[in-house]
Amino acid sequence: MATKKAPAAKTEKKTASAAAEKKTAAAAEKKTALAAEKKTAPAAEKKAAPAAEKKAAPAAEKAAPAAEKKAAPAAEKKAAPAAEKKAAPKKAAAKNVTNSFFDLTPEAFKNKIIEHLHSTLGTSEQKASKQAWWVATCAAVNSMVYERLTQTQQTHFKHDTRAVHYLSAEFLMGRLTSNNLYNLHLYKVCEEALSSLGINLADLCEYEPDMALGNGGLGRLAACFLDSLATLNMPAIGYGIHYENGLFRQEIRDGRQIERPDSWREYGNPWEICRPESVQEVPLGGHVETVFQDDGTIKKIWHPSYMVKGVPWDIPVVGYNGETVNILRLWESRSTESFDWDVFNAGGYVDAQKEKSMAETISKVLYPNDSTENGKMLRLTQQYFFCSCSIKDILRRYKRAHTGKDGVVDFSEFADKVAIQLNDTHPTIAIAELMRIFLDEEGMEWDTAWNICYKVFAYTNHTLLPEALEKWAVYLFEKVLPRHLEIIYEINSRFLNGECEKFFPGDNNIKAKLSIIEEGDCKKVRMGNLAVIGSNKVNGVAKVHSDLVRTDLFPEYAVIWPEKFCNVTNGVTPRRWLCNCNPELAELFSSKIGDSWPVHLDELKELVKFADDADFQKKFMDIKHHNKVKLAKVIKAETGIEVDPDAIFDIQIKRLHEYKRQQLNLLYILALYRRLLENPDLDICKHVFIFGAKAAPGYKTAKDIIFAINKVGERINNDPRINGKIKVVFMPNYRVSLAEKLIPAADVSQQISTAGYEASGTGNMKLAMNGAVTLGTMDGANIEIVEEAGIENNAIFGLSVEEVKDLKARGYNPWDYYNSNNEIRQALDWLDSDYFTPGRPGELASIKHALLGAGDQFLALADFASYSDAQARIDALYKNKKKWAHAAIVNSVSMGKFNSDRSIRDYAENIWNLKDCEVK
Ligand code: NBG
Repeated sequence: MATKKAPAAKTEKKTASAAAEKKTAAAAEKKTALAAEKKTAPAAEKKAAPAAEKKAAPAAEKAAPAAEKKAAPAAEKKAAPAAEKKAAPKKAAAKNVTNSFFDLTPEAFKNKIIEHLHSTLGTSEQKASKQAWWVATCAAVNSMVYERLTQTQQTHFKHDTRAVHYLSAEFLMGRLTSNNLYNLHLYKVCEEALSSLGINLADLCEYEPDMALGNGGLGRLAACFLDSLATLNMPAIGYGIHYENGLFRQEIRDGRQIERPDSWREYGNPWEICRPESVQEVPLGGHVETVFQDDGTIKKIWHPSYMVKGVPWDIPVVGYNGETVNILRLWESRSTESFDWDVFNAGGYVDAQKEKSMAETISKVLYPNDSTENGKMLRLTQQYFFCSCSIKDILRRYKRAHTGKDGVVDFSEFADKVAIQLNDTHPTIAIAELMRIFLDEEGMEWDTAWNICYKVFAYTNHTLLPEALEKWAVYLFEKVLPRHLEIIYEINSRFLNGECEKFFPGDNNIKAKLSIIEEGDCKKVRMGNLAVIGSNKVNGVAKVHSDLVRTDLFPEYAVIWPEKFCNVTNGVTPRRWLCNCNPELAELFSSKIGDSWPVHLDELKELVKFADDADFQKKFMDIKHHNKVKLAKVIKAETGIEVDPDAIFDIQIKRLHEYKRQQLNLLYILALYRRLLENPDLDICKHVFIFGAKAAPGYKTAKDIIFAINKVGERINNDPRINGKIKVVFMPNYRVSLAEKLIPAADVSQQISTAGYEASGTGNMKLAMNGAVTLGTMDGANIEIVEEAGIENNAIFGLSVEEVKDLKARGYNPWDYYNSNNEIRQALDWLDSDYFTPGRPGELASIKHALLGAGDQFLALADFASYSDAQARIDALYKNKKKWAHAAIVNSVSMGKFNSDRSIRDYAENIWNLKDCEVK
């Protein structure tokens, strides 16, 4: 692709390889026993309502992409039993939070659904399958959603609002039907409408495949953030990849994980809209020509070897109340030519498809690995593909509003209108892409371009695991993105000779460490370093993690740019993770304090006064019990295992990773099982250990842990000697929609990572919000959770961040624990035998090996005794129903801080400088 003039971009500087330097982080943590006396957590912050700056709306909008033209909202306004009007007295009414934009009667809703069944699906009430009913229901919802979407886009365009563009390789959206209905306050209306047709809405929702376009935490966080951005009326767009296959579907066969493709949109997906009018073209490969111009300057011309097409699919993101509907725009890769006509005519039927299938491979699969790189070249191409499409889309939108009559674009306001958030290092290449376009296509000088560029970007770090900080071999990079490599060299050289030299004059070790290019046999591009250098803010996702980002991961950068580093503690949307998945609990809360709390989660704190109220305790625990009964049915249906809803439901749900320490949980189960065999009368509460976890397909130890959990479970669940006192359940195919069933039923939330390794965690927040007691280490957001809910209402154990570092520095030897602790020794030796795999000894030996021979990198043995004590405290507390209810309630009502609305306000104020915008 030819480019226009470009200023000098020539010298590349490289430095010698790095010496690593470690410092230790502060992070104060204490552990105390779970005493059961009540204290309440420090009051949470009060915030203002998602106000909305009023702006006058000028006319003349240049038709923001309109979606399907709508009829005016439902004509009939019969005494609308609109949106769940729960016993929501004075306060809620005053805050006016349940105003729906669509005051629809069930009758009107029903007619809409039937109309779509006929006209959109071409079927009838008599013939329609459940699937068809579901699609018709979505279409009915969409007719309203699109109306708000168009209104939102026109309003943003009119006001030329500053917007945030959230670039993320992953969005783990889950299902949208009930969430959208809930946010529009139409759930009950729809439920009634369908029930008059003999259809159950909850059943229908089960037909929706999860939109699983993410691996875990980072992707789900992005989804929660989109919900909050729309709810707070913030102009925002999510940008990502329209993967044809999301995260694999997990099957368990003979205890082992089997991966199966996830074709979430095999027959289309009613929530997405294709936007052919906004297609982008992306150049790839080839070489760069250097042209010496007459005026002495140099011009760079990139001659790519091929182009692919980026086709955008928009998914509407419905904010609570439905005032703002933003979009998530996902790019699908396609070939620029559908196939080679000439080759086809010459009889090369398969060859003719080659280019097409190569281009389509880019958005084919989500890499099922959240911590290591693989499929390197394709992955880099994926990243570049979606970043390039997104940057061009952002520029297109900007130009629409900032091009003069003479056709000249005024870029002076670009950084005032555009904020781009890089969700981890995956979209970092966007920095080089924006620079390339500014330099080569818009003809800007380097300094002008850079001054705009770094003001636009901000980067969120989600993990300290070194293998997750992406690095690309220079030779690979050069093959795919030769021009970007040049630009990165130039950014690097200016940084090393500029800021770096200023702060660390002549220090080549530091230069080697901070360089974007890692020297060595195989030179590499360090995306983390590029992200830090090219962003105006860098944040971690919980206090302790942000401290570690500053002190351990990027200490020298923090010397150069102390103000660049900040923290935004994660949050989750209470609309999905409380209201929608636990409606009975939501109802109970609303009956006491009105219904404005879903957007002001701090208000729940008022309920602390009921934590010891017998009536409230009973209602709260009855709801928990009911949720457990429902989950027990799901468990039976999915695994065949019978569990007693009166038992402790002890849940560990998250990706399978050694640092998250599912193996520590397993070790304790083995020890407890042995205790019961030795003393069948042991006085413990019935205990159900429930796991849900996918392992990266190439991560052998993780898969072995899944196998071990299943094999140990089989033996324990079928051992009559222990009288059903413990059960072990591994729920296959853990995903958002399954989490929605597990979380409301949890008594105990296992958050047991090695301190310093879990950046934040978000499952911990969801579980606590639903009344689970945290059994956890002082890691990630657990620290802040117990700050809010009281350490005495949770079971905290294990080494602190500092202690982990100290122990590692002194030289950790797992054999010491094996030799001195009988339970550890017996449990590990058991794994060597054929006790759990009759006739096949040694099948579980790899777990023992990881914990001993391989050095137990994540200190599971060091924390075992303390973990076992914490479990004993859980057991004792559960025996005291009142104290347990107290702890569960205090946890649930103290999670105001972990509302993703708070996180988004933090980003908006401290990073994006973003204001809300009322959409009428
Ligand atoms: C994860 C961390 C979690 C954190 C989420 C969201 C990745 C790479 N990291 O601790 O492991 O809660 O990000 O910030 O998904």
